[in-house]
Amino acid sequence: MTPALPLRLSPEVDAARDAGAPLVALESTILTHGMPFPQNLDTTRTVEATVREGGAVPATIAVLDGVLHVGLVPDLLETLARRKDVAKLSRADLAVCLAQRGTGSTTVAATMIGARLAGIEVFATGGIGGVHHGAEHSFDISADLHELAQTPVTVVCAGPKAILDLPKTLEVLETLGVPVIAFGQDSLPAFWSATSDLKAPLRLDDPADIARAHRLRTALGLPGGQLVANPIPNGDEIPHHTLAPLIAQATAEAETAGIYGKALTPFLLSRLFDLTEGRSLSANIALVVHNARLAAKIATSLAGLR
Ligand code: PSU
Ligand code: MN
Repeated sequence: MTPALPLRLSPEVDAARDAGAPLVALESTILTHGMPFPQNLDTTRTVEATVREGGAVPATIAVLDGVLHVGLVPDLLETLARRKDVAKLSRADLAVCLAQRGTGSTTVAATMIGARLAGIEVFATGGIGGVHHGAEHSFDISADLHELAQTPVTVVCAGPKAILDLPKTLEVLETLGVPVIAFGQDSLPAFWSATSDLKAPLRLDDPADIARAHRLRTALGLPGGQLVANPIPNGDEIPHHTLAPLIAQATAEAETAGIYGKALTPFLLSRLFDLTEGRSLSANIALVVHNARLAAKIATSLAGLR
């Protein structure tokens, strides 16, 4: 017999779902692998508060002792933020972790899966994974891209992380039929930088249009979600010309140290933290909060379309 899915919605998320109230999913890899303690915990709390201020209910997703949680009560959030031995779970890892009654944080791909199971249509994060530099040799392309092609969740980010090969990331997303929508500008946002020298494939200026497009994809019978790239606020950005040499340095260091696979993104983020003397982390925090605000607006529009 197939075991029942160990899925647990927090009371708040469950109530919001029953009431058709706006919900915003949040990931947990940023908490365990993306930021150091205690900034990781502070950021998640601020992000959750921002979603609430926007009139929506936050649903942080993670696997704890073999249960897929959608919505973490404060105690569980703090436990996860403090733990150092937590697995990073993507699409491939979820079922094995549950089967072994393990604990792990969810990446963008795995969080989309949890959001879909809970009926949540919008998800806010910092930056998605994508095609790494040198992917023509390493084949390192994040499962986040394939998830966007098949799971109907709108993901609000600040663009693919700038440590990635952005042109190749856009090409893969185009091949997979994923709409990449810049919010309020033509240029593709590049995570710590508001703009890049790439034009975004699509542009929308109104959260209500993003909500309608989400539903119309379903009406068209198309699987998959949408990627919304929300530029980091002006005062918080690090210009691309400042970052480019530091990203090149961190990437070269990873290669020399033989770091690859799941460890690569966390290594690059933590090296950039050192190389920018902490500025990359402040920018990362600011952009996640900004994305939570936009995601709450989209969730509110979606709730109005029901
Ligand atoms: N956004 C951030 N910091 C992060 C991530 C996103 O601001 O650490 C995480 C997400 O969970 C994303 C993952 O899915 O990095 C990508 O990892 P990889 O490149 O190994 O697929
Ligand atoms: Mn990878």
